[in-house]
Amino acid sequence: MAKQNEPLVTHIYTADPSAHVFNDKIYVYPSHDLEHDGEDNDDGDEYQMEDYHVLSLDNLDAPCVDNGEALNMRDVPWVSKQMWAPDCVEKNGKYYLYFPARDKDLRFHLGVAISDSPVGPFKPEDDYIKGSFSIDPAVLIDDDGAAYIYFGGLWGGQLEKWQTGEYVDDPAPIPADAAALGPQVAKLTDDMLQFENGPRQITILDENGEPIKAGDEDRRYFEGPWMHKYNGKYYLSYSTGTTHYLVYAVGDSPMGPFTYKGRILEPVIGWTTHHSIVEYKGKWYLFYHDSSLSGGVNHRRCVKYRELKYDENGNIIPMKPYED
Ligand code: FUB
Repeated sequence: MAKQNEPLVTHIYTADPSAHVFNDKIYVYPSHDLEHDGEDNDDGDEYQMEDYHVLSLDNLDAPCVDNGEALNMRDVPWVSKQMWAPDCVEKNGKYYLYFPARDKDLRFHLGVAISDSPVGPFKPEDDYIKGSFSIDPAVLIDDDGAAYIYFGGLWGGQLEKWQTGEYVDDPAPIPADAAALGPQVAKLTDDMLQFENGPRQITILDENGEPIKAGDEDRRYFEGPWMHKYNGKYYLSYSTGTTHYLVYAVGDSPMGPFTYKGRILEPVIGWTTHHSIVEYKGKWYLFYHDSSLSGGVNHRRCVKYRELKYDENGNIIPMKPYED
């Protein structure tokens, strides 16, 4: 049985969980961390993932099942390495797996692969999504059927390099008192395979309606966006990277702007923190990862979950990862 705050699986290392409910079952789309002794650096070279495995749970009292390899980078013509955090959505009975990876020029882009089953195998498109860049795709299908893809990550995720809309290898640092970079959003085409418009940058505002500053590392966007709706509002949640918080901002439109609201989870064991939020049978759950399974090795992580609660005003009640 899958216990809260314990690794969902221990036979492989998993991270960056995107959780969804399809046909009353929970499906988790994680990164598959590999075992190696490579050194950490600010480019994230230690995250050398090559494939995806989909995890599933018939319910939260059931064991977590590893459904085997769903997609391998050898089958994706444009990819050279590093298949990072994926997401998956269902539309008209087909499942669309979105994933970031480096192309042959070592630039990150987003790819998409399709299956008739939520656990794959997924057949990739030959090329990456035109106009896509950086990492960490997360897709929301809104109540009117429109699909939005959110993405972007600083440092190794290369978001800084695309500020002009073109790739710049060595961009000037962003001053601490300038507006922080936000995640990107694009509306997807009806067939889910391309950007219909965008991408455009999302603005995250502080309590005074001013953009969060680049130097405000406790609150500014770093990577790992997730979008969910609660009581008609759009909740954009993300990792603050260097300060290791999961935080959120709320808005009235899927394209933003969003106003910063607070923390969701305090830092976990390991450098990265990455999550998703999903409703299942009337309760809400946070899926997240830490490096506890490997005794703290940053690139050998494990996916966990815990219940998430809101107060009467729709604020998420902040959590500490090692307290119930
Ligand atoms: O797993 C590789 C990268 O680490 C992800 O893309 C980031 O969100 C961070 O979790």
